[in-house]
Amino acid sequence: MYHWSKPYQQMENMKVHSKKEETMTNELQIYIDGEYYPKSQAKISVYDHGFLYGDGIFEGIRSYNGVVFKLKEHIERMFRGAHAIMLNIPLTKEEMIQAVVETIRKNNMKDSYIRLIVSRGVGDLGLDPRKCAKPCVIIIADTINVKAGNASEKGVSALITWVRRNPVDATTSEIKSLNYLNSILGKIEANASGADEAICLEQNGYIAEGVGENVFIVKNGEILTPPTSTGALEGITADVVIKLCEKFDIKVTVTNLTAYMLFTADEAFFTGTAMEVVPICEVNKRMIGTGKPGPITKKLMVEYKNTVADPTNGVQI
Ligand code: PXG
Repeated sequence: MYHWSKPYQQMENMKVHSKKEETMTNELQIYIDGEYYPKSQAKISVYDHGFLYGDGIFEGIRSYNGVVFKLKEHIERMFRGAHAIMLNIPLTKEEMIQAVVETIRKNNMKDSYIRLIVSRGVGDLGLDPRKCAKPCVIIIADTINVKAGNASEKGVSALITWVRRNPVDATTSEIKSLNYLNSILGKIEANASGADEAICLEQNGYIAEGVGENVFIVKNGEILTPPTSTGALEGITADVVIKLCEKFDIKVTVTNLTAYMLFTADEAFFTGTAMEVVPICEVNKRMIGTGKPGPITKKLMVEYKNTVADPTNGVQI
């Protein structure tokens, strides 16, 4: 029997439940194919290939104070993923942006976590996508879960897991597809060993990324991060951070990183929409740098907060 580790239970207990969920009459409204349904009635077919085969794509997006951060960039990435898996999204990019904004408006949210999903749609029990007449579009605007403890101040611990990133010539995680079992196996391993997060290596042993985050290291005042050829997702947060580094004349090199380079880095951090910029203070029980968030990481954390607060960096709700 598998036991969830204690930190997981603590994280579950810390979930911020939206007041809206407490009463049936005032539930979250979920967008499915152009219609809105209360959360308890927002359902899709068991014949949807997103459910049967993980055939589809998704985005995790945040809004801050009434502005959807980097919404256009998320939509662009979603359309690139759709192109790669030959999925025809039944909305234009502009219609998709409007649908996201309208869903958040309908739920009276200012700060939200948006999950946008396009699945292959309803087919038969065979995996042939030609049987799926129309992709299914789902938009959920919910609240974000508070990260366990004070991850930003103290940093997180990570485990380099035995679960290799899927090869780029297979179910590559360059595509933000509905196939996340690779990441989930990594996360289970981190949970089981009491680490906060997992880091995945690619097939040659180079660092790829976290299970839902990109990885950066700082060495001698310069920043290094793995290329997407490791299977790492083209992170929107990573891109923002790289641009911030350019602004502050911090050199960034995109290159293969070994576990040794991570263990011996001066600083390391994760980036991602949900966790933003979070220091990594321990990897496989090795302390990173001083074991406390370093100066460059701290500066980027502050600048990232300023960037998300700037309404010119997103779409107004
Ligand atoms: N790598 C992977 C594999 C991801 O899934 C990132 C990197 C960071 O990308 P962005 O664009 O967000 O900077 C992700 C992000 C969550 C969560 O709730 C996050 C992601 C997926 C699922 C859940 O933390 N993706």
